[in-house]
Amino acid sequence: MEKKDINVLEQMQNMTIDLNSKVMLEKAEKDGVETMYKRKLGYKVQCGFGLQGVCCRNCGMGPCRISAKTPRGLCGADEHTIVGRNFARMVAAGTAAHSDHARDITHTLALTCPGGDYQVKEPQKLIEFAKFMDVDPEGKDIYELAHEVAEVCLMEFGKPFGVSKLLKRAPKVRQELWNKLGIEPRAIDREIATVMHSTHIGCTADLDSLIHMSMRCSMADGWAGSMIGTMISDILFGTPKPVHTEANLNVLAGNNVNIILHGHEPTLSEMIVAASELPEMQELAKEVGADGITLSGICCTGNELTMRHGVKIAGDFHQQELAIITGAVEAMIVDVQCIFPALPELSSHYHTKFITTSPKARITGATHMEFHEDTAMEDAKTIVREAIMNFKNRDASKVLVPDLKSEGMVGYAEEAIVGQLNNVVNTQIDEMDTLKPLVDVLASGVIRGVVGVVGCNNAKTPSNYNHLTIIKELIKNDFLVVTTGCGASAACKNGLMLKENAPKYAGKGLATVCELVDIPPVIHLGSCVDNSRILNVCSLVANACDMDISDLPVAGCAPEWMSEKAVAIGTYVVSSGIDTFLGVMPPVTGSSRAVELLCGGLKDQVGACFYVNEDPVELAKMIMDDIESKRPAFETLY
Ligand code: CUV
Ligand code: SF4
Repeated sequence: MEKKDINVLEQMQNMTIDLNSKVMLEKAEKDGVETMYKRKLGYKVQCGFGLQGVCCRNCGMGPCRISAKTPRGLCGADEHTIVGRNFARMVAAGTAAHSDHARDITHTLALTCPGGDYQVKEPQKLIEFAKFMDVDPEGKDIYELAHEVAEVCLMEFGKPFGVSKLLKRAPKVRQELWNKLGIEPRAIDREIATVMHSTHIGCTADLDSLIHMSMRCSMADGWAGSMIGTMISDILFGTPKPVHTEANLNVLAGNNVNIILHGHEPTLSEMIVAASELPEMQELAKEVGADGITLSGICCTGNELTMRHGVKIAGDFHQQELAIITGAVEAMIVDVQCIFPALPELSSHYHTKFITTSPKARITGATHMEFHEDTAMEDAKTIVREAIMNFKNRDASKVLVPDLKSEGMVGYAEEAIVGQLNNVVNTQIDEMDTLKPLVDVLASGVIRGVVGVVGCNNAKTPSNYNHLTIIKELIKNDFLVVTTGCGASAACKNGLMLKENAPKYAGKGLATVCELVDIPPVIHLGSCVDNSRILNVCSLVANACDMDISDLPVAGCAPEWMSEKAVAIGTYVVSSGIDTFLGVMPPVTGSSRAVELLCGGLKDQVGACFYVNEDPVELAKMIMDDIESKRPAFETLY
């Protein structure tokens, strides 16, 4: 290699701390294929207007960009208006993504029938949820009930009157506060539409109002869309229980047909799991010369599958291209969200079939095999067969699977977290006495607090670096970490979800608790929609202690966030009273007032706000100081 190439490779390798990824980047260079890491090198400087959020394209007179020379857009919008509108639109897009996912899951519940492709796996949970949603289960067949609940949930998307039914899970004081502030979300679609309308040229120009409607919209994600998505996924596919898994690209090793599932909705991936387990598919795999079939996941589909089936985690958001570059992947099957449009072209350099399945996410160059819930199993079988038949095209000379993987325990739903602390898995969780052990370890200070470290990878920081630095700092200091999304993948890839590793990484208090109750120091809580599980657990604990969520020694953290969904999540977490710490600055710095409000002013309204620091060690310290400052009051109250 020439000197120049070595520099390029080194520069790319410095953009990730994952050792497997570094190996794959070297292979990418050898194979002459491009990845995000290479493209990032082409972006020496990113657009300063965009970074600060002061570019407006909301009408055809624009784009307008705020600078010293042009302090207003053509319509007169100033930097506060433009930043506020852009922020609100990010929240609306994120809310739309999560909620539309939930809508599909809910439609699937409406399709359930005895002996059908989709069935009710958790009848008890359905009955409890039905009651909660004011549907009387009395004398109803379970499928009749399922269909009725599906319809009531679908109404949450477009009902003409009233606010989200799920808000009543929150502590009373919190509900009253939301009511007083006017941020109780009405129908989910309506909140999204309201933001899109109000950010159209010539509507809302007031920053406070824009942030206010962003909060209400985000609440339609956390306390409606995502919460419905999680609840119905459990009802359809089972409440996750602790299960063993493996993570990182080495899960692709061996002579198996490798099928990677990437995207988000368990309706597709669950069916692929079921199809690939069929004897006919296993036999077909043998016929083509493979030893079997290995399913693995990337992004949140990976999280959904690993926590319900122990399906292996191939990698996180930043490894989607690297997985294909191993040359060992027969098919990558995707549905929606976080899928690089780069993948079809990249796949064409290998034998990998890149298969899109959703009309919501078609990508030029992909093999499109549309998946329909009403012909789910047939569709899944066709797709799996396609993958198996591609095994013969694998070119051994192009295969390089890197050496590393880690093991871990995943799949801690609310029931498992609370139940395990009570030493009974899967107990009913709505009684105070089952919550007592959790509250006790918090109140006594053996565990200082609980931090949700969640979200994506972002090319603005070396992949996984912020996640791991922050998680390690926190557990070393006796803060329990719960995690979802690509943060969960990062933790699992690095052995932090192994119970045996608690003494190595956790402080004394946390390590003792881990040993006593048999949990890892970092708890896998699921996918991004499963952040609603965090809201749930916080509500349960707050209710048990007769407190507000903002009184609890808890915090949220998104160290490497990148998606609009993450902006919606952060905003609903703050609106729920949980301080949220970001490792990447959102595009709001062009408005001093937006920064003041988001990173301070909101505290007076909802009892929480955002904090940003791009140094992960400092961010971890900020989180711990914040929680410690809440402890004295928490201890007295309790
Ligand atoms: Ni939905 S949103 S990169 S997969 S966590 Fe992973 Fe999570 Fe962010 Fe996307
Ligand atoms: Fe410019 Fe106003 Fe149009 Fe935005 S809405 S592009 S600021 S004229």
